[in-house]
Amino acid sequence: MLGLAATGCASNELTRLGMPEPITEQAERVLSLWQGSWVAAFAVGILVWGLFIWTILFHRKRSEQLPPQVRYNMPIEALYTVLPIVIISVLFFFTARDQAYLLDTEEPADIHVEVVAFQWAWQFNYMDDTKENGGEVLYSEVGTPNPDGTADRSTQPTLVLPENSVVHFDLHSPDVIHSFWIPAFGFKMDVVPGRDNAFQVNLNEGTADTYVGRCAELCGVDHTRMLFNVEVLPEAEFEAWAAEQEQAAAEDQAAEDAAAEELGEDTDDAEGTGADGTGDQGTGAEATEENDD
Ligand SMILES: [Cu+2]
Repeated sequence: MLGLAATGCASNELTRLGMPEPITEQAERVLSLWQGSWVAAFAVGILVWGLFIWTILFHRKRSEQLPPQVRYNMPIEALYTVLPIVIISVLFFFTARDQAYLLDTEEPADIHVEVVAFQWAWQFNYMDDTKENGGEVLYSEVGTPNPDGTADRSTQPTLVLPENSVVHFDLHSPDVIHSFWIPAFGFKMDVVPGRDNAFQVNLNEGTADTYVGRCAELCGVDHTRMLFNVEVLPEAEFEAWAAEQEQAAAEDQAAEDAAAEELGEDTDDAEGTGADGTGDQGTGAEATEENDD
């Protein structure tokens, strides 16, 4: 009762049993698997507690005589074996069914994001329509690790997504194993070097809001810095944001090309300027240096 009163929780917070509010169709599935597992656990628990209480209340020691024993009683022994197998089979069925659903990437996606997890931040590359890896990067959102390791949301990278859409994630890591976790997705997947892990989500309508994202695999000394923001925007707002990003990326590219052309004319300059790695590469280099330290 105290728990109920203290949380003062709205609507379904209690029935979610600690899971965050789901924002994707997949997260809803995870939530119902979670709830179903608890129903099964409670059913077993209530039966076992009930037997305990019944035994304690009604079968107290009354005399020195041994009560009737049920060891080697075949029907009861068979029940002890069959019942757990039935329970496990039912749990296994739903788990296998939902796992297949969660890992399904067949549906054509609206947005393709390549997630690069590195020690100790994130890079989100928005890819063109090609589903396979190797599609062209349209624009990127690059994070820099917080210098003092504190959780300062303003310096963390932001993954921007449109609501009411199918989003495909390709997960890559250049260094060690990380884990891409957005709690509101009810799901996380390891980011493994040399492996193409992928999953996709169907973001629900009316989910425009900000959420948190984390690395869920202890990946090194500054693992705690690997936080990111997730911003789900209404579709129109996302389109505007995406167009802006693409424009900015095109301008950057044009400026880079112009600089390269200038350098091409004067080889002496080329060496001088090439040394200070700027932009994305700069960040990557920093991360590697820290790693070496
Ligand atoms: Cu990590």
